Amino acid sequence: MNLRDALKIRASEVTDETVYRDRRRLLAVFASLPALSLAGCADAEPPPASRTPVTPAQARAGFSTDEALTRYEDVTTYNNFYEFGTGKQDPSRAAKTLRTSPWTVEVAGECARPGRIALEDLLRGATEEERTYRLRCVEGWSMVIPWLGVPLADVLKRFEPTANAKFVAFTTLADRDQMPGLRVRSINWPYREGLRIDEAMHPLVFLATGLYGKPLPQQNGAPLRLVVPWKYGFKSIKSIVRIEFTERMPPTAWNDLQPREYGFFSNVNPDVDHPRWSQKTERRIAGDGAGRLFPQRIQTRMFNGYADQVASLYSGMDLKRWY
Ligand SMILES: Nc1nc2c(c(=O)[nH]1)N[C@H]1C(S)=C(S)[C@@H](COP(=O)(O)O)O[C@H]1N2
Ligand SMILES: [Mo]
Repeated sequence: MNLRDALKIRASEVTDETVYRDRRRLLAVFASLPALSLAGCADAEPPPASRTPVTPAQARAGFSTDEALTRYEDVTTYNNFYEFGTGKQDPSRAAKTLRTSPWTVEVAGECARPGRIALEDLLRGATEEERTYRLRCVEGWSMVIPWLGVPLADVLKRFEPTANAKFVAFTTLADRDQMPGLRVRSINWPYREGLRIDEAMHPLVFLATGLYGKPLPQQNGAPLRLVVPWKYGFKSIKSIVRIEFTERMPPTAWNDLQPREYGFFSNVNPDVDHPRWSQKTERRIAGDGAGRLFPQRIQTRMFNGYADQVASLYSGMDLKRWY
């Protein structure tokens, strides 16, 4: 039985994170069963010898957190998904028109097995897990979200990236009929993001297909979105239709628009201000259930609190320069 079958609970039963919390015990049991296949993560592209690869135990320490979860209602109604409008409430109102099934992903570029693949086939063989991660938006707010999904590395390795695959580029669907926001030239559509290959293969990087034990709502990037917890939220690209292995650093949507404000790396860093605001603190959106948002200002942490896991990826890099 896979995790999803184990979790076949009617949506009506899962009303808030309190009910959900009880089910986490069940999830924990299932999550502990299969091998997390962390050790093999670096196989496809070993990091340079100067970098100390993260150990499976170190990586696992980043897979969950005791911090208060952001309420389901807030995770699903306070969103950035410009394809559906630039307002925080726009995606939850407008994204119902996004057809998430059938869904096909094109895999291209520097790999032995390129092609178009149905989402079910893309995920076949990968073990579904739960990861509770902090999400820190470059705008200065953050959430704690329990995602359901698979490690990106497990999916990428099946396409056998070649030695020329130095980066991975991701593209979001751009369909004017389904995405009213595309009529606004806020960014150069389609939305694109990218990672260096060793970042992409890092065990923390996740392809989410659900949250709170339920299928991903459209506004959160259904049916498949990236989650890179140590980088600003805009790197976590939604509703992915294309994955390309590239030799050159790929162009990315926010960087194209404002290179001075949004770097390719965009690792969370409280010591490097955004040109228009400080990044030292963030509004943590973690409600107690009595009202909508209960924003608390907290200190932002280096690499969003994942420095133990990821700092070694950037040894030798000037993190101020590479914002
Ligand atoms: N395709 C696409 N992906 C996107 C965005 C977007 O506008 N379009 N917004 C990004 C930003 S700025 C953030 S903070 C996160 C927000 O994810 P959430 O709405 O699930 O919290 O999605 C990111 N992924
Ligand atoms: Mo963001």
